[in-house]
Amino acid sequence: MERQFFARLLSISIFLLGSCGPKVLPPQPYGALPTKEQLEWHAMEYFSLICYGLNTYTEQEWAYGDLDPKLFNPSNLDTDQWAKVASEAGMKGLILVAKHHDGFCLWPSKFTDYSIKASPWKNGEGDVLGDLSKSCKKYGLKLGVYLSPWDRNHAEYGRSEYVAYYYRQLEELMTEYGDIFEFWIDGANGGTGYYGGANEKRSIDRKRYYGFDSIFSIVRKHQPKAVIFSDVGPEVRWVGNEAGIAGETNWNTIDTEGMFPGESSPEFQRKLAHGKEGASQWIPAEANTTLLWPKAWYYHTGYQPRSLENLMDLYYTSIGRGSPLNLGLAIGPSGQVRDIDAKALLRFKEQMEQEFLDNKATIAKVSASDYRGNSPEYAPEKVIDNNPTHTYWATNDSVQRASITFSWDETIAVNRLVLQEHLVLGQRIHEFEVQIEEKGKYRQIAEGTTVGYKRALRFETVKTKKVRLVFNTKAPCLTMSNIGLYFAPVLLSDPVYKFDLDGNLTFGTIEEGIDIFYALGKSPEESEFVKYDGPIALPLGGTVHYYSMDVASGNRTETIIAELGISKSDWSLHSSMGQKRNHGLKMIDNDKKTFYTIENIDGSEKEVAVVVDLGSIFRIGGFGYLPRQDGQKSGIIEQYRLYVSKDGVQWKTLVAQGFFDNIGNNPVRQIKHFQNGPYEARYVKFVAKSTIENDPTISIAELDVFHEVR
Ligand code: FUL
Repeated sequence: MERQFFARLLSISIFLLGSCGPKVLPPQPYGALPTKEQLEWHAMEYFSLICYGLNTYTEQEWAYGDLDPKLFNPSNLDTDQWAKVASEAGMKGLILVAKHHDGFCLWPSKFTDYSIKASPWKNGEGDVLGDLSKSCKKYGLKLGVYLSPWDRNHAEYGRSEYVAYYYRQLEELMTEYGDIFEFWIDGANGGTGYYGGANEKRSIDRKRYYGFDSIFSIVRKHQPKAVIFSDVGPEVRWVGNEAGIAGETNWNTIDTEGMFPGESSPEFQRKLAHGKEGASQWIPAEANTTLLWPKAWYYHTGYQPRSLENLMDLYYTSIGRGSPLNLGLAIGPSGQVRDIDAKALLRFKEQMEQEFLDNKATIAKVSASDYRGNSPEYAPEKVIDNNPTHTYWATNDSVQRASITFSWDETIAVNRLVLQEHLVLGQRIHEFEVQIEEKGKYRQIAEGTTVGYKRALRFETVKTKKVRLVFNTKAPCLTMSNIGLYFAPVLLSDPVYKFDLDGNLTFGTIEEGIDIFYALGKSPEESEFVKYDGPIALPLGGTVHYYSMDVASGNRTETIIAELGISKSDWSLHSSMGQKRNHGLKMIDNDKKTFYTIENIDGSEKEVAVVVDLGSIFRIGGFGYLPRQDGQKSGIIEQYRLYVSKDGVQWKTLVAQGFFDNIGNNPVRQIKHFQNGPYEARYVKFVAKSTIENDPTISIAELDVFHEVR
């Protein structure tokens, strides 16, 4: 009795001491810090880059700047539909590409005629940006704009007159369309263009020409709340790739000294993907990529949206690594988001909700190895108080390694973890471990590096009564605003195929209870899909549509479309400027990872060509070029020509020529169907007119030839 009495007395006095004692001070801010606007931008998490313009009608990624504005005549342009789709999909903002590299303006700029004023749409009286600004308000979205510095139409591009023009346009955009949340500066500058009829290559000093400081001050003057995006900030940096993949380690801090927009090297891109611990500037990375698959910013006939599995992978490499996702939406030729894209976005949203539906952490008992001054204000419970940004758990100064433990009376199943740091005071954590208790001991089941605004991690389902998370920081102490532990249902995987050199198509291991269905041909009917039960012989290649289905529930994945080339079993290299033949086989081995590089050793040849002998005559309708996939850019072909021949001697037939637009930043397989043709041929000559780095090397990961048309 007496002992109980004293114990109670002790706890009451500790409580009183705690509440009357000096207030426990919050942690000191650590390193570079975000502004209020950057924090609001972090919290948006998901928005879209709207890609629409003349490119849409010619199905190009980079129009040359010479297209007729009359091509812009949508039957049903409806910005309300764009905004409705985006808001239903859970996006928080839309950034309109108001002017792309071709110079065509989607608003009636006073400073050029190369705009929708010259189009038949609304008799030249329309304003896409104006409409979108209203639609965004209507649907509760924020509005952003992209104004390409590179302008392939403008006659003065490369000279000071153009820069003055750019500033005037920027001023229009910043003053006439209400609040702008993000201004987007694209780093691309491909050089060649129409330039008022000059049709030439213009090089600029990427560091100085545009006068970035003047651009920033125009934005700041009129839109003080906007964040400015460019490869290197000042407020938001590029993530270094167009695949939406943030670094596994992703610091919001970076030193951009000596870096400038438009620089392009694997090292530059690597720095952007990871940032730098303890660096002096807070310039977080935005992960941008396209909904279309293969990745493309603008509309192309037959391109599908990413599948659900693909979109969820994207979630975990972007938002799940602390970088907001800016997902490019290609408006269709009618002037609307295609139904098929809208549906994909909705499914994505539903799946995100499914994965993070039921936070098991909120029903756990929580304890921590340390918390600041033992004050309730910094107690571990703050990570589950449903206030993911303001309240937080913090350790005492000099506690740089701390754990937090969640325990339940009943066994629970989990396979997802969500963490959020209290960024107001800086980003601190560089490493964490996820452990579960098993027979009185902790076993590590997952680990990670940085956290930042959000880290979402997937791991194999575990059943346990105790989860412990251990964090490490080099800062004086750590902070954590939010922790979630979830059980996400299994997502049906897309089938994965292999196509061998003999032309046999096989799908990867079929799981118990999952069937794969496929159909051949350009646009098969549902009834033409058959169940896959073994290798399919396709010596001429062709178009294959396929999906997986869970037999018990009837749930199925989206249909994926693959274009397969003619079987390469009889192919050989006819000649390739005298280079090593065996090495050359790497471009016809159906292996994406290997590639052929050809040095133009003596420099005497301006063009480098490879010639492939297909073994016999085929009716050829197109070809495919896969650039190297190892992240390096050397030898990636930009301007190409393709010739065919029946005998390998007479090369009269030029069947395709042009540019692989944006291939440096988006190195996906380039498929070109011949405008005329098909052509009967046994030999194919692929000529590189230029490479993106203008180096004397060309590289080819894979060359495909398609039978007839699609
Ligand atoms: C790239 C551009 O070249 C693409 O065309 C697209 O606009 C993308 C968002 O940025 O660098």
